[in-house]
Amino acid sequence: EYDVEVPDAQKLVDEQNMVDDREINTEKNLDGDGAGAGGGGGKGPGGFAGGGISMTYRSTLLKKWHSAPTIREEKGKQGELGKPVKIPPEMTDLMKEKFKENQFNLLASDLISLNRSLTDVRHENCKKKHYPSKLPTTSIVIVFHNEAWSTLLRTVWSVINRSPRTLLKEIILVDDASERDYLGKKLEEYVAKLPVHTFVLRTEKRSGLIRARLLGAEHVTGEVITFLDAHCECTEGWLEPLLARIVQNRRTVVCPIIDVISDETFEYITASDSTWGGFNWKLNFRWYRVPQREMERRNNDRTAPLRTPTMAGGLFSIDKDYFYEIGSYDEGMDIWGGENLEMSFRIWQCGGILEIIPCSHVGHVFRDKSPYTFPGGVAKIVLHNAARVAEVWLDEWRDFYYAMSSGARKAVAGDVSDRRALRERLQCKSFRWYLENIYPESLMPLDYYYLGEIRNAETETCLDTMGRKYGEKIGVSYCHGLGGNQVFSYTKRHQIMSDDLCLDASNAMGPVNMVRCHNMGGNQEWVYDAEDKTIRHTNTGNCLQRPSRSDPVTPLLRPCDYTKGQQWLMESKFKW
Ligand code: LR7
Ligand code: MN
Repeated sequence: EYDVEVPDAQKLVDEQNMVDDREINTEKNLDGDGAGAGGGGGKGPGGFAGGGISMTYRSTLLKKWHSAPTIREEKGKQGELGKPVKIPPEMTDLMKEKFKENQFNLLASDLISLNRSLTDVRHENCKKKHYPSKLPTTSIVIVFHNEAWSTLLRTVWSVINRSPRTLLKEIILVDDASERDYLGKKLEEYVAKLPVHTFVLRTEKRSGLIRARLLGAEHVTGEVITFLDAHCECTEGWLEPLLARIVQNRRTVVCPIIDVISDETFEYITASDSTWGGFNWKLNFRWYRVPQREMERRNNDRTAPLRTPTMAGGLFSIDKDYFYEIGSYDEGMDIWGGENLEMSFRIWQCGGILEIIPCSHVGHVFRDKSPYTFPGGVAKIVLHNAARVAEVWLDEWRDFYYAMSSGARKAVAGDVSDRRALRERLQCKSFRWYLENIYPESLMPLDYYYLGEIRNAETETCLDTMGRKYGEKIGVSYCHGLGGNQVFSYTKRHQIMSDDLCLDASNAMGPVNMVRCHNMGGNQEWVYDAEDKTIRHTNTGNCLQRPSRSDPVTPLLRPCDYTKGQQWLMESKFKW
């Protein structure tokens, strides 16, 4: 059974990131009171309600800002200035009950004004920037399925309140076959009275966010399309820097920094500005720390646009004509997932640029689980979408994706000939080009000698991550030939890696642990000798050896003696 779940390890990555970010952010934080660098940040990985798929989430740095509020504070209301809502103890039961409806604290959201004030979270230097007086107009497209009233309308009001009216062409709400009464006529009547032209489109049947966005885009009359999720809050000055960047180069697709609105308290928490988008072997979108080289390319200016390998997917602006030129979306994708990576690869490989604009901040309610149904099953849908990404854009690196599970291998991508034709027509570059030029830090290694299982010649057991976490020992187990925990890549950088984990030893006699790959050699450098079949640890000079009989699941690191127990075979194929 394929399980698309992300290991808890991600949480550690993010905690790791947070520690680093905290250091960096102290300098930025001086304009606040320096307090609040605590706590867990983004939502940890959880499962979808019915399926064990994890939601994407981001690491954050908690900060308290004391800059001026944007829009007037409503005294006596909860959550003003982005503060957390406090639910009285006697309402806990009701709160828990309502949480299930949307997988966030609906009671808290309902207690907050639709116009709530937020603090101006921008970097000081952002506030001083001047943007061209002539910027393109934009239409905001917000798709939703069974969204809560208060989050949806707070999104809309935050757009209205914090965007220059001259730049806002219209707000297009696309109802993707919601089943809630208040999203029917009541919503239409409400938005008709808004001070900005706003209307509701409806998909006839549940079509998923990708096709719903395509429907919304068809009705855009502005020059730029800006997509938002239905549970966002735009902050002061969010729009101008996005549009200004598109003016400079219409092939630039721009995302704001996505801040966190807590799903529990609706507190507005600014996210790190040193995080960008990546992905793992399972083709899950993930946030990672921006590497030094990109910081340097930006002359260490933290307000400068950040070139990101991928985007989260929900919040971005794109020139309307360019949106169609570059192939809009893959209509063959259903409900949720994959479209963000598909678009990211497509933009980069086909001559565009994808950026995070750090002077633009928009909050988003990050949830642990998806509240809605995935008709046909979560895994089926998500794997279908991901397979389409792999088939069209990844070239040989799609093996990394397929190696991760038989579920992925069995998934039906459907007809992708149109999308391949698009790639051909646009004369897009290869995935190798993308890895080389845009994302050399990728977990999918640019150059590698091997991808597959690693089998001990004596015991006939295979290296196995055992689904363990960061920092834990590598194991061996019966070779099942199904990939997943038994798939490793021996890379040209001399790593032995499984997704984001690398074999790592800091002592000559072991243990051999799985540690987050750092791409810097050191304790993670191994050399496989195809002749004598040893895996030698460069730093210690010792060899990987089969487990002892007393602990038959833990391989050892021992002086090389060239016995059979130190021979490892890198030759198997998965049972595709
Ligand atoms: O069938 C559906 N029809 C819809 O209209 C399913 C969803 N939707 C709507 C939904 O109501 C919401 O407004 O689509 C929007 C996105 O769905 P979410 O909020 O459940 O998704 P998410 O925030 O967990 O997912 C992120 O990844 C998705 C992959 O398909 C989309 O790209 C989302 O837009 C994206 N969200 C963001 O980028 C915000 C930051 C999250 C991160 C990381
Ligand atoms: Mn969302």
